[in-house]
Amino acid sequence: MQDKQIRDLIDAEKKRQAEGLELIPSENYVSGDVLTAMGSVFTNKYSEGYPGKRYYGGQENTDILENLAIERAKELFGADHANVQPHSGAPANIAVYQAWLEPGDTVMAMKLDHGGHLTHGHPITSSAKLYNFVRYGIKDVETGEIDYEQMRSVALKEKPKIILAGFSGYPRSLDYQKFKDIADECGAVLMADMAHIAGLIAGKVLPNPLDFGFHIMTTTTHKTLRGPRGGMVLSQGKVSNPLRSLEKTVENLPTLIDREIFPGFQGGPHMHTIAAKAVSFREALQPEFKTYARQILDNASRLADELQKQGFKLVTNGTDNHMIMIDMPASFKDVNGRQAQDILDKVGLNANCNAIPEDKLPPYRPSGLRIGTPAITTRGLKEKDMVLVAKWMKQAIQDRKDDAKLASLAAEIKQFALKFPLPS
Ligand code: DSN
Repeated sequence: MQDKQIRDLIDAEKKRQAEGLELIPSENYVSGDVLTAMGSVFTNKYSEGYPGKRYYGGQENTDILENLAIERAKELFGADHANVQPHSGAPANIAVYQAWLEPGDTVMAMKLDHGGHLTHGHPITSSAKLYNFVRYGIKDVETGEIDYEQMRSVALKEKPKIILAGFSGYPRSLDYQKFKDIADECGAVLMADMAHIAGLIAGKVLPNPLDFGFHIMTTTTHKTLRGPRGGMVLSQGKVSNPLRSLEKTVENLPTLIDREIFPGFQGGPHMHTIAAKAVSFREALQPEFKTYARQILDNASRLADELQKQGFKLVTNGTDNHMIMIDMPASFKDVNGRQAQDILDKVGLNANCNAIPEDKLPPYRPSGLRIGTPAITTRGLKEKDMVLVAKWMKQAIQDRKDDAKLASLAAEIKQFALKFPLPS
């Protein structure tokens, strides 16, 4: 590579990733094949439209490519329809809202500090300015159980047009059947944002919302699914090709979504990313991916146990998925989530701060520290290694004011991490 400044930065980032342990639950390490596809000549091509219906010429390879990605995605998740063009999770969610809603319509989603995502109607987002978001949340913070009675009564009163199941900060499972029953009762379309757990659904270690009658599933492709940074929308039903107006009916959802992603919301799809998505979907269809997904859960469950043994207070007291939320002030009274993130960075353990239910601290320095096991599981760490990770986390927080001790811990973690090379 001729550009030395950028080459040096790529090398430095590779070194940082290799010498540390990635605990951020939304990150992962892709395979060499995914990286190769991302860096391919497909980045040169404009392909507005869909396979067989493009605006520019020269699509003999891109059409095959996008169809392959679509077919693999459908097989992976048992969906009738897949749109693999969303540039990321936020455009995927926004496109669904725009496909189904009119300004002023109501959406029901998880409370943001209970685990809901920014794109589920945070007041600062454009979606929240267009649509009316109402909330469900956790009934008991010690178990994480959702208050389905409250959800039902708000849904019957507010009549949301979409009920959204999904989260970026919730370590427990949702009861999809209860979502389905409530949506049927109030006539809402059911949407799942499975960005965090798509790989666990693909690996068949967590249930698939589409099996419960959900109409739409959005996801990113780069978290547990271990593909390139990107998004996708899956839905049930077939694409129709009406000449004029397209009615907003459940049967028309795949067509409405396709039209909203392009030309409604995005321009040209990123074909190099679609190539990498296709590669990662094929990888996720292999039997080894099920073993990987199982190991993510086993590691998370063991890490949660070990952290509790080390005195960490976990939100909901454990995990059902790949994610663990630590209540930092309840674990170490003068350390918030942001401070914990900064301390762990110094020793090569990367985590992120996050709000916890009814957080008394502001979003930039919240109480929670969010960690997870998808990336370290890709590196090859197993349950026994979780004992060390929990011990190191405790040690780093305890020795936070002693730079010499932190440096020695960082060296120990680096030596350990280098035994587990990056896959690419
Ligand atoms: N930023 C992602 C996460 O970390 O959960 C969600 O968009």
